[in-house]
Amino acid sequence: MKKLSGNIAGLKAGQIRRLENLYRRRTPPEYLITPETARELCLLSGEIRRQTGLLIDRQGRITCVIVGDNRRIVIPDLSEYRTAPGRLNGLRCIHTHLKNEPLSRDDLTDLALLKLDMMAAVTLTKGGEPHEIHIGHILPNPDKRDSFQYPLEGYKCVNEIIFCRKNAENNFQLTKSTDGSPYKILPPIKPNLLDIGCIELIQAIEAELAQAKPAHKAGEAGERAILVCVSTDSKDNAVDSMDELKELAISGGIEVLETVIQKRSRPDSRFLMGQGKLGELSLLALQKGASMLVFDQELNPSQIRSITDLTEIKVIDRTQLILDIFAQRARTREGKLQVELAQFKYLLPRLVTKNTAMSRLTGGIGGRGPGETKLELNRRQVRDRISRLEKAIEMVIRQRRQQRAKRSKKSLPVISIIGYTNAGKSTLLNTLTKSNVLAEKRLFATLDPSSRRLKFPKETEVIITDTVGFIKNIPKDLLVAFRATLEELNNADLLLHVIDIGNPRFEDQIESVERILSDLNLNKIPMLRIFNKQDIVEKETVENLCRLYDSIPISANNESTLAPLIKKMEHLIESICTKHPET
Ligand SMILES: Nc1nc2c(ncn2[C@@H]2O[C@H](COP(=O)(O)OP(=O)(O)OP(=O)(O)O)[C@@H](O)[C@H]2O)c(=O)[nH]1
Ligand SMILES: [Mg+2]
Repeated sequence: MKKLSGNIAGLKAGQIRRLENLYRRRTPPEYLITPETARELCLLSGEIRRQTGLLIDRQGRITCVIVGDNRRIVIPDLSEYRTAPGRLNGLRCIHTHLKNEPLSRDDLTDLALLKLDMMAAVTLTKGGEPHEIHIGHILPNPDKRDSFQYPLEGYKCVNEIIFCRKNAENNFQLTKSTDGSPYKILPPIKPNLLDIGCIELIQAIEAELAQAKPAHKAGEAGERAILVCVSTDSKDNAVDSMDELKELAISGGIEVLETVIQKRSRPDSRFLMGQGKLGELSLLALQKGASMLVFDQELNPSQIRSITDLTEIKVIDRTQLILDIFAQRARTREGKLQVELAQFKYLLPRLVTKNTAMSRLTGGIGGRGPGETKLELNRRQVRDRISRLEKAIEMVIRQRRQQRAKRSKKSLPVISIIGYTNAGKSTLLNTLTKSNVLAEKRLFATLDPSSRRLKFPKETEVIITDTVGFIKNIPKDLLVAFRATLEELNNADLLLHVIDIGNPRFEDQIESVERILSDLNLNKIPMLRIFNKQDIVEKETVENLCRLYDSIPISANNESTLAPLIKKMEHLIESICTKHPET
């Protein structure tokens, strides 16, 4: 005989036997539960004054009898029933409610997180008999809220009976969630109408879920993501941050299915958001056929683990996404070394001694090193690799210093183009020097620095360099790993700070870039602010902004707009070089 689950302390031997006997009962496919089983469940539950529940599989077998307290039951670990993504878990839960209440929030959270076939609550009459049954199921496609076709005439019929009867009493209401929640809660049914075509209904839900899946093709990285932000400050900031996360995701080749912002007074230390909300999120992922959740916040290792375990879907954060984009972009040996170092540094504290929890994070975004290498998942190997990478990068830094020394002997002044990612830095380098550095509408198109010579009208020659773009909350490990690249900026005589004024967040971007510059101790170098993409902003606005920020407007892709900039650069370089003739 199978064991009872939950709170059985203090029950009489006879009650325990009767509870155990429930395991013998079978449910035919059309029934949610048989009237006899429902009756016995209610009588027992009323007698012991504890909620009592059953988990029933699709063969109609009872796989678990659960005893709770007077307010709830706790469904035991169902990890052995784990199913393929996009499927329900094959178990329905039918449990009693002692106080004539409908499905509770906890019930719906269980439904969502455990991906139960159905969740039902049976209320009791005064005599302890079944009174009404409240049924909830996952709504296969919340966008088509009321179009779900119930498979069986029988069920519709049940529905209509209730509908009509209640109609006559003038208080019917087809329970429809107005809050956009991803569940469908059916109108309560009477205990003599339990043959609702249960298995067919479950199969229909599952079939529709399967259909929802590849509605359109995934991004080039093969991932379909829901972006999530748990915000504790003003909504606007969250929206802006999410817009950028979306651009990052698209740049990383991820298809964005949905963005979810949850406001909280403070983040939950374990799950970042409440478990109920996480349940809905996990359902949304199921309904949309998402393959991953991308969090805007940096998640600590245990949060990643808890959220992954609870939702059973791959979870990454903003940092990991950025690291992944860098991994996709790295071309040179140096770039690859730097990205790999940053990735391993990020991964190390996230590796548990046993590799189980990480295994779900492998493959695709978040588990891919530069080039198609797979990230190793063993702590010791990772540590070895980190120290080897650090040595290799140290070599690179040394070589660079030598090169730099040689270059400064030739005493060509250096102008470095810096700025937020996608601001138009590479485009500017290309137009100024008629070269062909990759410039595209993606975040972090450039990783590896390129240098070109530029001759000013008065024949002064300079070296102009383009480098990796900045972003707000730039991952710490990346900054450390890109030390070599960023050190190069120390050598600059002038920084050109390119700003995309067509971007609604350009003011925040200026702030982020200039904060990073001061973090890198580069704020002593003379800097020129350049407002790029003037062609997509109204002329008057551009003029006002330039006055306000003391900057020069250009269109980096249009050579004819660059004359004032060139003049100013030449002038600045001349004055800098006369001040410091040794450079
Ligand atoms: N409308 C307009 N678009 C521009 C201008 N300058 C650059 N762009 C576009 O902006 C996008 C980004 O340009 P990039 O030069 O790659 O930007 P970047 O700053 O080097 O970006 P990362 O290397 O990704 O950090 C490209 O699609 C360019 O075509 C401009 O003056 N006007
Ligand atoms: Mg670039």
